[in-house]
Amino acid sequence: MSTRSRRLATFAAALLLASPVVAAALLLASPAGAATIQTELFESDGDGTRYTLTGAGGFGTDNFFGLSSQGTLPAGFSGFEGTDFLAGRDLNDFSGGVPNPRAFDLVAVDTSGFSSVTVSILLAATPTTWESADPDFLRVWAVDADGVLPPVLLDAFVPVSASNSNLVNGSGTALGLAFQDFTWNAPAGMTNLIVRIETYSTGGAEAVGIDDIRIEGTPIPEPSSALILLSAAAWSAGALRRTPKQA
Ligand SMILES: [Ca+2]
Ligand SMILES: [Ca+2]
Ligand SMILES: [Ca+2]
Repeated sequence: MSTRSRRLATFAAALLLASPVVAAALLLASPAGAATIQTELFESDGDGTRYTLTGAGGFGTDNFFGLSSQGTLPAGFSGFEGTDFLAGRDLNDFSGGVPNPRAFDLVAVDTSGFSSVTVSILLAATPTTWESADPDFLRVWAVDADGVLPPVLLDAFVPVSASNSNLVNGSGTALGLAFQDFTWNAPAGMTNLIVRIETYSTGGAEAVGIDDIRIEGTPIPEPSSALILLSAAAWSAGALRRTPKQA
């Protein structure tokens, strides 16, 4: 084989080695689609494991805070995920000094490996039965599990009149019996994230439904992996330049 042929063969071999490495590095560096970080479907009791309920339980079957299968709800809720969801009805009638408002805390989620993190939740409520004076509400919070950043109110669903109102959020969307999907951006820098929902109600016609909580984000390539691959690509490129001189 001539010197020129050997150089060409070495060049081709180096290209074969380098191409997958460079391709892999480019793949890691390019933006990926949104990935699911955490979900809660409420298809089984997760109180104390997957989430924490404050003020769970009930008085009779129609004053309760827990899975919908554990109490009685006004008829007509539709569009929830699976067969069960978190529900609250007439929350001020529990005995024993149970604190109000009732609260749901999803387990803290590490979102440090993701950018553009969002929180999505299916929500529903009985319509036209709420009073601003009580005050009835459902609030969605982002809470820093590390306790460094202050809690951020993502949205508040409140009655817009003193009586006979829907629960309406900051964008003017009213809750109804059909579950609707809401999405909020997680606060920047809150990488140990607790999704908290607080709700309060005073009458048997006032009930809320919560289901299918999703925390999603865009995966950030791990610096170590990306650096290793880029270093390998740089080494390969250097080998390409050096090889002809050695022949
Ligand atoms: Ca469900
Ligand atoms: Ca009320
Ligand atoms: Ca009541």
